[in-house]
Amino acid sequence: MDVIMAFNTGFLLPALTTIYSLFAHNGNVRLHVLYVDLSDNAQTVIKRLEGVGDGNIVEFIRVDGKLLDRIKVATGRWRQETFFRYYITEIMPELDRVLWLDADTLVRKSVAELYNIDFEQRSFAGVYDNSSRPQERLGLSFYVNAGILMINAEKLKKTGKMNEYWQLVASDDYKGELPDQDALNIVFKDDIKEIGAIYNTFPLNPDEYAEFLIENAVIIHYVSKYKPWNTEDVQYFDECFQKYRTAAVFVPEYWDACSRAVTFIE
Ligand SMILES: [Mn+2]
Repeated sequence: MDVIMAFNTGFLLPALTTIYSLFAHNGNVRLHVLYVDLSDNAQTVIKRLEGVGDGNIVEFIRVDGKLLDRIKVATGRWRQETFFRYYITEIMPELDRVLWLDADTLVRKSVAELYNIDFEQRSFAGVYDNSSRPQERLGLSFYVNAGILMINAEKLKKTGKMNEYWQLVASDDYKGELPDQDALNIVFKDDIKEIGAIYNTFPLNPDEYAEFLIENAVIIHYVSKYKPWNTEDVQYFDECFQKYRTAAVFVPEYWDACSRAVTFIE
């Protein structure tokens, strides 16, 4: 399985947790880390996680200046790395199928079923996400969260449709409220396959499905500004979990994986 991530040195601890959790539940993963600012020390530490699970490897790919020049839209609280998933057909043209993983995620099970999904001719597969009101903002009735994304690189190489994506991102009238994700959903309207919420479960404001999700979620995604590793957000999570007690598992579980990852690299 080819998996890609992108993050910088400042995001090392959450990224280690994601990678540790991916490797602990999966074997024969080739993880490609795309970066512009990842220290040698950070790379050394990440490499140690190859010892987790069976046959997992990590390679680092530096993203060069020309590609970065394409990111003209203001990224707000997002880093430029948020756009790196869309370079995949250019940076790694040998790949036909790729799983993108945000570095604010926790993998709980095998991702093989997700990885081998039938794209049904679509260019991407992702989980429906209504949290940014895409209907009101963009007139889109279907909209996916790009944090966990199956990429049909084989199709993208044939159609060359990523060019449309970069044209939109570079255009003056592109607002990009959610910088890379809005463009994905606009350009690839009707070309993204919907997959089950268990592959991109948000632990915020969990609803009556929380029990089901706790049992079945394959990947937890700590979306929005609330992250379990930010101490100032602890109160938010406390309030959230007072209301939906069944979801309380998601934060302790994250810290458990994080501490295992840190213990492993020491
Ligand atoms: Mn994310």
